[in-house]
Amino acid sequence: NAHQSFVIWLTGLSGSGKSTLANELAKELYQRQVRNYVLDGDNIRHGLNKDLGFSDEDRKENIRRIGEVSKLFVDSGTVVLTAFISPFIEDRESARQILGEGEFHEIYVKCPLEECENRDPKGLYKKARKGEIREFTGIDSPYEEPASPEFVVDTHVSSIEECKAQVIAYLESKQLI
Ligand code: GGZ
Repeated sequence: NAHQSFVIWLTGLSGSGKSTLANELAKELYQRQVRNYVLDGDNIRHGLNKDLGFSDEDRKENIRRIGEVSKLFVDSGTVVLTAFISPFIEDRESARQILGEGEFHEIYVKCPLEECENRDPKGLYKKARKGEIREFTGIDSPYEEPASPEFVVDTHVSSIEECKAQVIAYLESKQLI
């Protein structure tokens, strides 16, 4: 089943729901016979990028490699869903350049910091507040909000199921799927 390939680049705070949304979208695309692959911390930071930490420079290199790997997947005819904080505008713009306009769809997974901190699924915000983790995004490392993302979902307002439907509707409106 021939279809265009492209990247859905999810960006947002830790705990905003990027990975959950990426995995829900992956299931939906699979059902629609759209070949796709999720890149997230589990398969990138634990493998290819296990030499990288969370300094500004390491995050930059993390995102650069993810952009390059995404391009390889897109060249192979696969839709890529990335789920990384990707906190810096400059690095997201570099990824956009690597992929090329039209193949890079930046989706801001918006959620207030207070809500992410309340969710705290891994207890990392708590550790960051206690100073046990340094350079934690939103606490003592910046998150630069997208100025003009292709699309925004708000996981504080909408359920993951609703956010998934909104992204699918966006992709259909662009005739990408
Ligand atoms: C932010 C951190 C940090 C620090 C560990 N800052 O909620 P999680 O656990 O599962 O997702 C976060 C993940 C962020 O990695 P990314 O590759 O997405 O970050 S970036 O795009 O900025 O390179 C969090 C965990 O790693 N984590 N330490 N200091 N998140």
